[in-house]
Amino acid sequence: MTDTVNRRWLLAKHPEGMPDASCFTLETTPVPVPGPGEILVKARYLSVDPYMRGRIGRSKSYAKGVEIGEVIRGGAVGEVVASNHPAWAPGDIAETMGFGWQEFAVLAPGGSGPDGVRKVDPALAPIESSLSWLGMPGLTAYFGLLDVGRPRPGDTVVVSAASGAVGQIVGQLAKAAGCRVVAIAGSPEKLAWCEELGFDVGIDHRATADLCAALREACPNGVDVFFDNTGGPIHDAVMKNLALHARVVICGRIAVSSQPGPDIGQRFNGHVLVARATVSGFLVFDWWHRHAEAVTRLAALQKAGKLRFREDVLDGIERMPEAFLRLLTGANLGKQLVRVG
Ligand code: NAP
Ligand code: FER
Repeated sequence: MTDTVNRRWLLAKHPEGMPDASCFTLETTPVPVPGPGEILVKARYLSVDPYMRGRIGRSKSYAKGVEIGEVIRGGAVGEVVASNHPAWAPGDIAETMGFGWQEFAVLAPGGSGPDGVRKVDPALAPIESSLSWLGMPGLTAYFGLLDVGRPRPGDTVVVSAASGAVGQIVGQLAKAAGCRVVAIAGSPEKLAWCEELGFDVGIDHRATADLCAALREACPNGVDVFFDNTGGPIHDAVMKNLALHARVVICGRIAVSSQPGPDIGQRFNGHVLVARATVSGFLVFDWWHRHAEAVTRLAALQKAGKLRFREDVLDGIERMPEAFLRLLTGANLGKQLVRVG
């Protein structure tokens, strides 16, 4: 192995509102050495995900936050360069959500949760898929839509951030389930991609003055399934258009996660009552025990030509903060990744 240094991003300060470059520091350290039973992995792709906004902020969440001076947590896929573990050999490909924003990590194989280390089959799909449609965002779409949203043929499904890592898979799974898909996304280019994927109607939330009226027109019989990736004003507008017995999947709050102060929206209890709707919070980690099932089903759909995806790749670990900010400003088209190897 020729590499001797590891570059890694540390949290410099907790952001208040929208993060900026001053929240992150790039540090150079020696490449770590694996102990007994451990492997050393060199990252090829780092994952960039909206949940990191919650982890680097000060507010409490279901998971421990990143402290100042700590390596920012995050997923990656990479190549084993040294192994002290009998089941792993140099050249194997490893993926885990417990890698961190860095070039090298020492990992302890074993563990079945998100931070466990999974062996990736490079013959199944390009290895970066394990961070995208065949990984955490794909599982989010699969379980969130199919098990929580429970779409039925003929249903109208509304999905926000529809061209993104999760949204593009949600829309295609809904089409495969025989639904009509209404996509909400933030630019004409994003909506063109949604159209290419076969979604039936597109609404540009950045160019639509009256979202509620646009949704009423797009969903004349109401919204049967709302896959809410953003929260905020999009959430308020969709909730006013629920059909009888609608299912609402609360998946993300990216529209408000960098907003200073409390998230003050409109009350939706009246709409939920009239529609006798079900509103469910969703966390992909609760479904992790079914990881293999989702990967098998998603890979089969992709092989059959029923699942397409876009990834948005920047080059170089120095670009991690920039890549992260792209998510929060809607600059990404598809799953945001950073190629490092
Ligand atoms: P993504 O959709 O690929 O990227 C984020 C997108 O959010 C942006 O491209 C932008 O798309 C949209 N956005 C950003 N700011 C916005 C704003 N102010 N108003 C409306 N839209 C805004 O990201 P992803 O990885 O697929 O995640 C999508 C959502 O799912 C996120 O909220 C994430 O936190 C959530 N998620 C939840 C779980 C879970 O277990 N609950 C797991 C994975 C992801 P537009 O330009 O189209 O608006
Ligand atoms: C995400 C957004 C939110 C996510 C997890 C959460 C795994 C959970 C937030 C919380 O518990 O506060 O994208 O992805």
